[in-house]
Amino acid sequence: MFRKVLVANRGEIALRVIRACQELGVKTVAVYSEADARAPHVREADEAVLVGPPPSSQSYLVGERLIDVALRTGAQAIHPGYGFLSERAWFARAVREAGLVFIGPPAEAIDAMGSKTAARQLAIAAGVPVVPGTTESVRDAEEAIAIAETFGFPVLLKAAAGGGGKGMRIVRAASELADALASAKREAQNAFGDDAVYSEKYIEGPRHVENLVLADAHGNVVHLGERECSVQRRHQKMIEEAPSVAVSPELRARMGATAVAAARAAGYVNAGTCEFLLDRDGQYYFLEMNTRIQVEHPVTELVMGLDLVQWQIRVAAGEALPFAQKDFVPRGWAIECRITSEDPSNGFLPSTGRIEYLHLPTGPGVRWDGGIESGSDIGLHYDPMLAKLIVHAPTRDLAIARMRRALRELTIDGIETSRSFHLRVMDHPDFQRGDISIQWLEQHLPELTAPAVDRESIRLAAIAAALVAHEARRAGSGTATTSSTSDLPVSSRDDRGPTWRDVARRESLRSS
Ligand code: MV4
Repeated sequence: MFRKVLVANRGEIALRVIRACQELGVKTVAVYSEADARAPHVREADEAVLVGPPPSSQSYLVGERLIDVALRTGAQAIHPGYGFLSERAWFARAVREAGLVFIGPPAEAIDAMGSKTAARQLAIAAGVPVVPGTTESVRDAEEAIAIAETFGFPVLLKAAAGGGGKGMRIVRAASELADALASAKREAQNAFGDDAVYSEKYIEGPRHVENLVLADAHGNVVHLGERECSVQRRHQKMIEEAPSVAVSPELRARMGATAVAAARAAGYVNAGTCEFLLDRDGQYYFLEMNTRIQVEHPVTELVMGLDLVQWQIRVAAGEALPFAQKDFVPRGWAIECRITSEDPSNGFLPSTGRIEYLHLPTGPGVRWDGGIESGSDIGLHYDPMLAKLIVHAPTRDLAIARMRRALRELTIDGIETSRSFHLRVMDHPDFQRGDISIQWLEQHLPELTAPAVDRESIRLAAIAAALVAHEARRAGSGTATTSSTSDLPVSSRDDRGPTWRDVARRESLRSS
């Protein structure tokens, strides 16, 4: 096992990796930018080294500097977390060439999966089902139309260097293709420095289901079942769960075997995830492979009962996986809500400021993977995800009830967060039935993001109601006509019901 590991990340995932190392008896080196001098990951690591100013392009993304810090501090391996340098093949290669271990897949596997057209070719060769479409980029609109007509409209144009939705265009008719291709190419060039675009049949209303694989350097590859990740907005996942209501044990085994075949074809080692679209007929299609530990790994950990980050480190240190595939049967249900510094009632606008007060939920089946504390300053330099709230319970219904309870216990004062949005989703009948697809969230945004109740509005509404009652008595009408006080919410933690700010405004107008 390694004696010391450098953690090339910040926030909750840096803390997550540090915790895994501590339990394995491995020393840790944190790196931090000037904005993160007082961040929890800096304090919790055994050592911490300043690597640059706040912009990540001058700190967390300067690979050579991170490698230099690892060499100077005597670290033997680097864990990249997610984001930042985690899927840059050049970084994985540079780490290896410096005589260090990259805690992730080989650079060649990152490369093989990095080009989406190359990944499709590899998948097809391995017998993995992919969406009908091209395995090369399209030359021009004429060729793209000819191809589209072989599998029919609508088609989806995608950036070959992409992933995560950038450079994608839905095209519903041949007449729209030339313009869509030009704009997809422009966006791909700007985002990835590569304007190659390929074409697939567009699958309407599918679920986004992904299967995690774990591979060691001795040829053992297992899959750890699926996660349902359909609740997303603008390609940012908000809520994930494991298992998926749409996946039977039989389908789980088939999708898992498919993910294992894709991983083997790529020469994969370490933890990775195959993304699939699952359509309403139960057909699934490989989309791409994420060659990193993902944000949502805890839901798999909870239903499968293992520490994935520890296994990433063990496998990177050369240990063989001691598991058999039959060891992995999901137990109970896990749900994760991403707590972000975004204001749901204001178009998910990023919110900044100091966390004045933080109260964390605890109790049975609750896990908090966070990177914040009371006093943390939230700025705009980094991703708005502050923490993940994860619950585990025997059934899906009980997991939803547990998540509601935990969200109500959570208090974050000082900034706006996604907490109220998550409560609305937990309360939504579609979510409770598991009747969701990748379009669900964006189709239900108004009801999921209407302004929440706050204490001051309740106070105003109560004063206004008292005034109206007083005026009514003075006018001698006998009975006041305002709604009964039992309709008033009793706590600002209850985010359901009417918008009391509006009630207060209306009542104060009526009484003036
Ligand atoms: C698709 C698709 C439907 N049909 N491909 C989105 C990001 C990248 N990982 C692949 N993605 C998709 N590829 C075909 N052929 C649907 C998605 C998709 C999506 C599309 C529009 C809006 C939200 C989405 C969320 C997840 C996946």
